[in-house]
Amino acid sequence: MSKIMVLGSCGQIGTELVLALRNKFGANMVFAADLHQEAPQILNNGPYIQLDALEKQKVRTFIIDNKIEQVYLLAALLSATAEKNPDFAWKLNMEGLFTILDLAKEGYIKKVFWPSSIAVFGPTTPADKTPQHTIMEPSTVYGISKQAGERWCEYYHNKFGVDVRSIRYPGLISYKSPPGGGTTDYAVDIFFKAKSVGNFTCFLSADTALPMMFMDDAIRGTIELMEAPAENIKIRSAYNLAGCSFTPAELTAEIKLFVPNFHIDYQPDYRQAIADSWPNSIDDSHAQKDWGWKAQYDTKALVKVMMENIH
Ligand code: NAD
Ligand code: AKB
Repeated sequence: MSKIMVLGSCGQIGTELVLALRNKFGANMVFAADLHQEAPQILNNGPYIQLDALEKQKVRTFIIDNKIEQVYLLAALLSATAEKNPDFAWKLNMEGLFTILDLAKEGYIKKVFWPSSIAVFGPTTPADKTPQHTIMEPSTVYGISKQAGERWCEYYHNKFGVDVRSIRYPGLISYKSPPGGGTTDYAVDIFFKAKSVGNFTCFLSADTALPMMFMDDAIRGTIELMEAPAENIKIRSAYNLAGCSFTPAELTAEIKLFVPNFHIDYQPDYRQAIADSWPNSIDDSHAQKDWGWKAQYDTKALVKVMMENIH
């Protein structure tokens, strides 16, 4: 049984991924690691270490000394935050990845998960049912870092046999942990505002369709991908994964079924241009064929579970 580390464990995905991995493999087998001095209370059921993904030597020493054989590398700047600090975004999103890929190349780590994003696509990509293999000319620093990361993952697999696996996550939606500076974050905030104040100002326009996914699907898909036999993993850059797809106006119509007086207005900002460069929806037939992926939450099911669990 391998020891696992989730680096970037205190964010939107990490919090839920650590809990799911601990549930499956045992709390003491899963090390949570993040910049934060202390773990949030929810992660107190297992080991936590304060670790900066950019401190290469410390990361190496910790992984080697503790015989950690699987790493989920989640530390990154997301799309909106990255546009405000492109130099640092490039540094964080790339350097952390090389540290982990090199440990895998040297044989210390046996399996790596590194998340990509729908941000790898750009304005010249076919926007509807975006295929796995297509034009990729990302126009954000975040998208450029994810596309470069995908190329490096595939390179390390082909040249050095590194077992690295990845998913191009769409916008992830959860009621348990807040999002960390992305363009799809409106689709989380909207639920909390609908419940608390009954109105919401959206930073994207009413008709901006984006691919989205409920967090439970994302966590299940991630663990299924990591548990799949290596020979089934035909794509070592990153798999397209679809959950559902909606515009702010469509999401509002679904929320109104629960909060009839809910009111939305629209004040698009710099994030509109980012959203406009991304797909409307995703074709995930390769993930379905290679390792049996299937989403469980469509828009209706996602809205229901969010509305029922936010108080
Ligand atoms: P997040 O911003 O919520 O969490 C990132 C975590 O990394 C934070 O807890 C932060 O403290 C930590 N971190 C930042 N710099 C660090 C450093 N130097 N060392 C250690 N920890 C550091 O992000 P998230 O939404 O959980 O995303 C995780 C990964 O998934 C990222 O690579 C992101 O690009 C990718 N992704 C997320 C989504 C989404 O919708 N959430 C979609 C596509 C891809
Ligand atoms: C973001 O909006 O930056 C993320 C993503 C889709 O990568 N949620």
